Order: sequence, then structure tokens, then C-alpha cells
Amino acid sequence: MPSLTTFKLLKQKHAARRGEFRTVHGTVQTPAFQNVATAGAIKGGLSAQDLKQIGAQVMLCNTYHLHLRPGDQLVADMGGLHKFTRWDGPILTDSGGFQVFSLAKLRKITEEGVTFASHLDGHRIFMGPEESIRIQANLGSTIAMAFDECVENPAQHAYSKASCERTVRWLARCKAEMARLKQEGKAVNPDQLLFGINQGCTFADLRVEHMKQIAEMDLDGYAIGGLAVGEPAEVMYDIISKVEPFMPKDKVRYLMGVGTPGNIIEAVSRGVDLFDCVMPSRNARHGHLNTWNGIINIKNAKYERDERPIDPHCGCPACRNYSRAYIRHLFKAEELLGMRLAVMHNLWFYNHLMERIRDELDAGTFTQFHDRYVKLLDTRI
Ligand code: PRF
Ligand code: ZN
Repeated sequence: MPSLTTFKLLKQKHAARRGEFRTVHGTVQTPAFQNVATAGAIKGGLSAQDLKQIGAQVMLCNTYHLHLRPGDQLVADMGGLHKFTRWDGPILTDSGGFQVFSLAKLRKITEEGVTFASHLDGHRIFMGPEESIRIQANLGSTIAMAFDECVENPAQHAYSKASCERTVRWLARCKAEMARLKQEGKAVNPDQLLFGINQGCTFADLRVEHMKQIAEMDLDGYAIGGLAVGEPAEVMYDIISKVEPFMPKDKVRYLMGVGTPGNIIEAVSRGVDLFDCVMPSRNARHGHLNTWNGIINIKNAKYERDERPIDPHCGCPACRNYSRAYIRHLFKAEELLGMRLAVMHNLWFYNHLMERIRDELDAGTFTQFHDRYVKLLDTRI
């Protein structure tokens, strides 16, 4: 039977790709942004229906958080993440690898996996490739991510090399565990996909070697992890361009945890198809709002009597209905509606930025678009 999942490259100019990624939960037009709903909800009070309304294609949840609370068995008993959250589009679950390294305390890494203390109550937890895949099988996401080690930056070459080699062995174990669970009928989503994650810190030789190894493992997609962890943006761009030639052309490519609108435009020009980032929702909760002229701080006194919408070019529910003056007031008065409208606006902006990028790729005008907006959109005004 032909696979329901395919990545179709519709158009390519230099490294930039316009594509279509088909899954059992719907087709994703790429380049695309995956909207972060760490614990099964977008922070700021947005529902799955809100997400649909703002043009989102994919939701991203976290293995680590959902395992701690409410527990992946509970989610499985409730019919899986799609039924539980009422988001019926594609869901990608991150493996927990990154969160264990960024949130949890007292980590101990061995060949088997990682022992760490929960960031909620400090209790000891063990997670290895099999545990991560079992949790993701219970969650029933569309796409499961491999369990990886995101090495901190800066790191020693020798440590990064050993870590990469272990991450390859962990990937093989992830793949085997997913196959076993599917065969035994224990996966909430029997069509669940598995993406591998490229690591290697900022060492081009390790990155390329690691990419070559995982490219041979026939995964459903390939991610670049371990970037946007404190290194300069230019270093990140350089690594993407060094690794990209070794990424399978016929598989979707995902740059994890990136980034600003400028970072996304630049990474698309270097061959990336998928993104995710907490930045739009986190910034929105602090009143930092994206516009086509740059970033504004809605709490600024200059908006006190401003009758215009956040962005006159935006069609989001906040911009269609409310003034800057009103949203500023909501922030000052700490009304929840202020945050909710701000998050809707920024996520609308990100998802429509991706739509604009796709349109420019379709029209063959992406290079001009890149040159006009890559710096402008990240400027604070
Ligand atoms: N690994 C995983 N998730 C991630 C990352 C990673 O390296 C990053 C790095 N920017 C974000 N999210 N599993
Ligand atoms: Zn808006």
C-alpha cells in the first residue's frame, strides 16, 4: 500500500523550497510554522478553535510536560491528544530530550538514557529513547521526535562527538521501539511518523557526519536541533548551509526552536521547511507585538490614545476589532483579554508570514521579499 505520508517538493529556487507535507491528519503547506502548545494549550488562553481561526496548520506539544501532567496514560485513555485537545490537524510532539536538558535539574546521562529531577516537584524520573517513544505513542501525535541530547553551547568537540554517536544509537532504539509498539497494536496513532534530529553543536564536521548517518536511516523527516541555544545567528545560518546538502531532498526539514521572523526568512532561503518557537506567544504576553514595520511594545505611552489597530495590514481578531489604546489599557489593567488578543495577533502574524513566504516562493519573488524584510521585521520600533 502506498504510504499516506509524502513530502512533495513543489518548487525550488537555490536552496529555498516550497512543498506539501501530507499526513493522516491533513496536509501541511510548507514552509510552515508549528504553533507551540507545550502542555496541550497555547499559553495566553487560546483554544484549538482559536488556533484554526488564526491560520495555524500544525500544533506542537511536549512529551516531557504531558508525561508529568496529566500523564500520557491519561491522555491515551482519553483517546489521544487530538481528541483530548480537540485539535484535529497535525500534532508534532517533541521528544523530551531538549526539555530534560533545559528544564530539569540534577541530570545524569548514561547510554541507557537520562535520570533527572522533575521541574514540578523534584521527583526522580528516567527517560530514554524507549520511554520517550512509548509516551509519544500514548499521546498519539502525528509526528514523534527522536530522543536526542541537545548539547549545550559552547561544548568540547570530544564531548559533542561522543554525544552525537550516542544520539545515533538512541535514534535506532527509537525506531525499533516505535515499530514494536505499532506491531503490538499499542500505538494510539498507528500511522505515527518519526523524525530524526541532527546534532553536533557548532562543529561542521560533526554535523555533517551525523547528518550522513541519520539520512541513511530512512526517517519520515529530518530536524536540525542544538541550534538557537546562544550561538550568534550567523553561526546558526552557516551550520544550516553546511548540513543542508546532506539532508534527503525528498523529506521534510525542520529547524527546532527557531525563531524571529528574520531567522525564519533566512533559514527558508537556506532550505528549511518547518519551524517552531515560543517567541511569538511569549513576546505577546509581554506586550511585544510583531508588525510588518517591526516590533512594537504595546505598553508604550505613545499608544495611550492611538485609535489604529496593532498592524493596519493584519486581519487577526485583535486588529479587526480593537485599537492599540484599548489593548494597551488591557495590559496596564492586567486584564486577561489583553494577553489573549496579543497572542492571537502574534500567532496570526507568524502563520501569515509563512503564507506570504509560500506565496513569494510560488511567484518566484522570494529573494526580493527576503532582502526587503529579513532585517526589518526584527527591528524594534
Ligand atoms: N532537540 C529537541 N528539541 C528541541 C531542540 C533540540 O535540539 C531545540 C534546539 N533549538 C529546540 N527544541 N528534541
Ligand atoms: Zn493583528
